Amino acid sequence: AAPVRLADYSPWPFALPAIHLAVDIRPGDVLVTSRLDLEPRGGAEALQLRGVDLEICSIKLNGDDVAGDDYSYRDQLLTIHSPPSKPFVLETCCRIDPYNNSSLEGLYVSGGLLSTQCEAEGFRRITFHPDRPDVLSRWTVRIEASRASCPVLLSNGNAISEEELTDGRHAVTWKDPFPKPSYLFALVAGELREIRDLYTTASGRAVTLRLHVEEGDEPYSTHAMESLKRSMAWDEQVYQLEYDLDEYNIVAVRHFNMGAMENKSLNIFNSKLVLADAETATDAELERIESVIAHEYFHNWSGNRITCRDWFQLSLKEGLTVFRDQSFTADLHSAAVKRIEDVAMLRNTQFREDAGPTAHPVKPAEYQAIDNFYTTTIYEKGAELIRMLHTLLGQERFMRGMATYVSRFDGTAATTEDFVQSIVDGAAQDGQPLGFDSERFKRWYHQAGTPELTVQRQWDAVKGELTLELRQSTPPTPGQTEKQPLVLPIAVALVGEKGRIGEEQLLVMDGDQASLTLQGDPGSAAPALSLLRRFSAPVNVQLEQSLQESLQLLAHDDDPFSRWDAGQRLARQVLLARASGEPDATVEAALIQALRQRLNAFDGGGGQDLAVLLALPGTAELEALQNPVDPPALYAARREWIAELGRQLADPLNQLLDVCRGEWPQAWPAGQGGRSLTGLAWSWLAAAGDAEARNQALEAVSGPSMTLARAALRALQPMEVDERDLALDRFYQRWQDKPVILDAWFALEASAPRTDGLQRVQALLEHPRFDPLAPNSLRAVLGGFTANVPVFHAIDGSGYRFMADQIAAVDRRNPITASRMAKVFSRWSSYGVDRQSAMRQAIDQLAAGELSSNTAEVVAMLRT
Ligand code: HT7
Ligand code: ZN
Repeated sequence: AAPVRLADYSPWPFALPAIHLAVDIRPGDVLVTSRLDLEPRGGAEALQLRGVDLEICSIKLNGDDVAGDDYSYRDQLLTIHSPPSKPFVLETCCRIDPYNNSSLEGLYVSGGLLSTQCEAEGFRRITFHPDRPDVLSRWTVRIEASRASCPVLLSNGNAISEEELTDGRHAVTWKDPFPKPSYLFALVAGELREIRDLYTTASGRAVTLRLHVEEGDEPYSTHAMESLKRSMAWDEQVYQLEYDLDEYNIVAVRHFNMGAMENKSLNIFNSKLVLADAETATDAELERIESVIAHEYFHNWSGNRITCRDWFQLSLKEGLTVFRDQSFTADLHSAAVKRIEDVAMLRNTQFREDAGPTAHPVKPAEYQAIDNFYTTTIYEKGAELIRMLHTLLGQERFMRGMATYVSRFDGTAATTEDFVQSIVDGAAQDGQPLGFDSERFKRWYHQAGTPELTVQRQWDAVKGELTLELRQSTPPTPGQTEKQPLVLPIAVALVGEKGRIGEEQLLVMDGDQASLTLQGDPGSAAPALSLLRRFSAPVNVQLEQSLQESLQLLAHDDDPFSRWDAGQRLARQVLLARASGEPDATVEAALIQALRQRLNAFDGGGGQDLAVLLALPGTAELEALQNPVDPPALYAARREWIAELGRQLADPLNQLLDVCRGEWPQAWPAGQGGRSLTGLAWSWLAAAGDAEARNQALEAVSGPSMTLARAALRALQPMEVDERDLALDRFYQRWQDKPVILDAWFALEASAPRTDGLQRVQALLEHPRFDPLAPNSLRAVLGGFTANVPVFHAIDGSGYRFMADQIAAVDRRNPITASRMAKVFSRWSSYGVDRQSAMRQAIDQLAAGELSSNTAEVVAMLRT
């Protein structure tokens, strides 16, 4: 099919101010009657509506049947050839079959529950509609079903009437007063238990909060509910944005393609992002649940009240909302830890995407299947662009910009240009110069690839001045060979042996080159350069830094990000040298010494800072620095280094365990530092052969903390020891009836590096508790398998072939999940010759089969 192009955008030639839907749920199918109030805008044009897998029962125009000659339905398009030139009503009635819909788009069944997923283009699977985000309407929805099978009937807005019908049936009608596009429509029908709470907004309005879960899951909903209330309060305090309806519903479903969906007043969540307490979820999962609840709630303003003009603007809502949820977590917990975790994730996922065949701008110019563009570039790089605006303008001016954006575009569908313009116009209301070229800034949205920032420097000891020469360039990406310079806010400072020297400076670079002089101490040795503090721009830095300089930053920099980054730089050096077969004894000894000092200095409390500092760099980050990439060598280097750390730091690690034990029982968010450090100590000590650490870990699997249980499993899982199998078995026995928790077991089993790894993964796919229709289970087993480095990357290509077969099988049921999985092959050209050709064969094998358009698009990108 021809791609959709940003350049081809034109408004829809009709307005659709009101929609009335009647959804009749029956045992074998669902009848959807839709009444569209349509108003032609401009010249007479045929009316075209989207529709996928709809069986037409009737089509009426202003109450009269439309004759067969007056319409056509082909290629997923219903065309009414000559619609009236005055406002008219089109009523369609269609039959759909949600009971056999495994795609998890449109209306489908999950564990007996009928539920919808309409973003991005799922509504066309429910009824005929333009199904584009710039068509906003007021919706009324009547749902009718059997009370026995569907006692709960939910849709967007407020419930305005309830009817008791004959034959045990009932109906509920919902009305949403705010105009919204079809992708925000939602409907849920089934048997659910409700947990109710109340929130009073800043202006004193009462909002009923309702969480809907399966029977038995009620005790696991408190964390989600509390997270929602914290999110509502934060958006009021920080952005002055209040919730606008009388009720807010969240439904947990087991079968869901992504994390959650922000449908207006009826969020639908993957159950793993709702159901949690300290016994059943890890600290990291609790924080993630809090942030996803917040993310979907924040969409009410950044996404719902102001939506996207078209799907090219996806980052308008996603980048902004990620920025908002990141700020929320930073405010509620540790800003430093949050920034470090976000940067680690950006470097390991987004930088990797930006350097491969699926690289695309934050605002792509074209797409085949929009579902393929729910990427880390749109989300996380998009959030970095907003963060740069915030850095360039400062909090006060940025917030004035946000207020301008909301007042200009509330109730409309906007573009990323509208957003940037609002931010700069709002900021400039103080009459001060902006400080950067906003037109140049907009280039960030259109240019793919991670810029390289090369820095050279000269130290003038007499004047005490450090002069920096900076250059930027962005490597070519598919379809984009020429790159332009971007606006880069670069935060820098000097660091001496006693800490920072002078003030931090913000250099705003917007050309190919720039220079900057920083004042240090005359007559002293060259100070260390703390560059890109807080990771002020999403770039790769090329700067030669000595071991001494990295150690100085690690010890004395007052920016936690730069301190962490210095430690990561040294760890990368160690791991890459080991992977190449030539360990660097000097860097290793220095790093171990620095870590020893940190461990010795730790006396409890705030351990999360230390835990992130000790964490090793991610695989993707290391792979980006190796040519050709040798995953098993990197994996082995990491395991050996962990064992070495465990051997050399055994005493301080054992002391650390003693200090941390007191924090184990503390309720999240308290105690998480202690629990993180415990897991790290078990992992390092166990790798070094410490039987006591293995025993402690094994015991924790049966203990009251899921964080410790999972940390224990992670520590034991890479090793061929009895405790590993015992631990995995105990975990399974304990949690076999809880699918959300059992997925962690599936993932650990699938990624355990065993000699018969491939057969074991095959067995997991046939395990009675494995649900092949649940993306969570698929991601656990197949995602776990691809993380099983020695088995997935077997030199004979067996792991790649197996994965290609699995992706093809998933694609027949669920194209969205399959096309996301296909990206596992995106680094094929970076491996050595044998793996390269084996992976390429697997991609070709996939391409040779019959694929959905989603997966075909990804596979085509991989092959270019
Ligand atoms: N806006 C939501 C995106 C989403 C989605 C997209 C495609 C297919 C299924 C999906 N489920 C949810 C989630 C969010 O970013 O908030
Ligand atoms: Zn979102």
